[in-house]
Amino acid sequence: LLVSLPTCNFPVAAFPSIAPIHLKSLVTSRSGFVSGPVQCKVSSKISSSTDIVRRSADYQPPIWDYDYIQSLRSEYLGEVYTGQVNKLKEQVRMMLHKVMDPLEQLELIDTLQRLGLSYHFESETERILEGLYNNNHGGDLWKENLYATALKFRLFRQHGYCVSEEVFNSFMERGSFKACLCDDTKGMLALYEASFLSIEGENILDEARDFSKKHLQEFVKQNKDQNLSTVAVSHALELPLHWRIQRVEARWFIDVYRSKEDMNPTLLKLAELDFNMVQATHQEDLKQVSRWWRSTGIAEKLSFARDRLTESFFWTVGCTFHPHFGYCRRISTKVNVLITVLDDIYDVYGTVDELELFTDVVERWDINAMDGLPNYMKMCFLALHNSVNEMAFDILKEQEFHVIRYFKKTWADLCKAYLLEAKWYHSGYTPRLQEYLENACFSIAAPTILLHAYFSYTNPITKEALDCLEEYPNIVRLSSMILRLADDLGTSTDELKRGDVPKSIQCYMNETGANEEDAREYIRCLISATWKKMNEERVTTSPFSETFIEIAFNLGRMAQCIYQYGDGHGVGNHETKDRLLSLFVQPIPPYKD
Ligand code: LA6
Ligand code: MN
Ligand code: MN
Ligand code: MN
Ligand code: MN
Repeated sequence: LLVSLPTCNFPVAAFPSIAPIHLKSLVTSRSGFVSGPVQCKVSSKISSSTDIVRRSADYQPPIWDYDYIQSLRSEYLGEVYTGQVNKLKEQVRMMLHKVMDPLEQLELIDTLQRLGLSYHFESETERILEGLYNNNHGGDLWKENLYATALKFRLFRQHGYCVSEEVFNSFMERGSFKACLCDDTKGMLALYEASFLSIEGENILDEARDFSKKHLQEFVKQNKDQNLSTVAVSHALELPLHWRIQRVEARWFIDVYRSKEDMNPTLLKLAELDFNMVQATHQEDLKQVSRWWRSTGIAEKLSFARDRLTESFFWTVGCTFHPHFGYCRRISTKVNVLITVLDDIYDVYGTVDELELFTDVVERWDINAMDGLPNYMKMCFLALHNSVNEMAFDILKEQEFHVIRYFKKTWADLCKAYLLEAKWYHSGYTPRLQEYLENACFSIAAPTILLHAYFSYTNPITKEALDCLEEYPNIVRLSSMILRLADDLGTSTDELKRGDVPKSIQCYMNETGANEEDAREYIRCLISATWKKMNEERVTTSPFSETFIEIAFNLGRMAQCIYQYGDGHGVGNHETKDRLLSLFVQPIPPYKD
């Protein structure tokens, strides 16, 4: 058993362990199959589509159309700002060299991270942390300071330093945190954030999370006025820092930072300028990939499907925002937007007979096999085939590495997982949670997304990493698990209304008799447990670069961001709209001193 999840302290049945996933056996096995009412009547001749009754999901058109995206302009694209930014960067570098007090060093590193600036100062950050680490972790001087200890602990763990949960022992008595600590809100908040860096079996950190969460919730209840610290505490309680993506967090934190008493104008100016310049490069990526999307004509021809170019792009920015990863973002956007359409074909529009044919054509990856497909599927397959082959061609050209085999396999695995769900749905079958998840971690497409991400920025590609990727390593499975569970929390209510396979919440309710609220709580527990395993992957040796591991982490974070307020990918709710506006459209008005 490669991935087994614990019981999450939740008073319901233990979570079944996740067995190694063998798609082939899943798809061919008929066990558990009930032949029930098939909702879409299929005519025997697939090509005459007129007498097929098709469902519709009534998806809304995209929030922003092509012309709007093409009209985006930013003044921050030019050279004018490069000089300014370099000067500010130099000043911050000086600050990093000058600051000597260990706590001030850590606070500066933390502020830079939250402002979205840490990528400019990696070597300085590493130098400071290494110095502190080698110097007795900054000494014993913080035995009494919970805030400093927790901040140090979190930053060390984030950067891969080995630090034991026992640093918190001096704040505990008889196995619990000392009651007198609960008035120290700053310390509580730092302890809470630190607790999310835990791995399985760290009881002190579990205790830390329960303790700090309880007192922070109490704090918010008692301080109804929206001052800076209640806003910060509520924000953290909604989602901890470790689960948030940098870009969205930076946009939020820059506003918070501006009103802080101890705000440093140099940091603020750099953060604003850098944000706006990065936004300008993102606009160019988005415009470019939107021209490609328009040229495929898919949104027009397959009008039953979600047309989610900008949201698909948002996912990629969550995974890698760095300006120089434009190619990776454009490739990943293509992948995401195609996945979204494919998913609708399988979930809503296609008949089972058509889906069988389509799956077969994808598996063969053969344009000669397309003849039997209905036209809408021909469009979709050829667009997929062309786009994927073009990505493979880029890699062949640049690295003399032939990767179509890997691409083809991941798309075939995805379609097989979709097909199995379609069959479950049409036969009215409700799997057990374990059985559902074994397949659903493929049907959420994270393995496909991560494989393309790997190829789109890795140079040189290594045989070792490829072999590992083919076996769906833990890092990929865990990231998929978070994506799937978060998606189910955000989308399953609508999905069930429109008719879809029971999702994790419903499978769990069916299996245990739990009510929906308890089932949702259980799924949230599973997400927490999966994060602990993710944290372990960061320190396990693997053939993957830190960048790849970070992308896998970010995919999980992105899922929690997109589905934080419901279906932020499919529905286009106002939260997603606001986020897209603030990330891709509106620059931050510059600070004037
Ligand atoms: C979510 O839709 C969706 F579109 C995905 C394909 C998931 C991840 C997508 C990215 C990163 P839905 P389902 C673009 O909730 O049918 O319909 O698997 O997915 O639950
Ligand atoms: Mn580091
Ligand atoms: Mn779907
Ligand atoms: Mn689906
Ligand atoms: Mn869903």
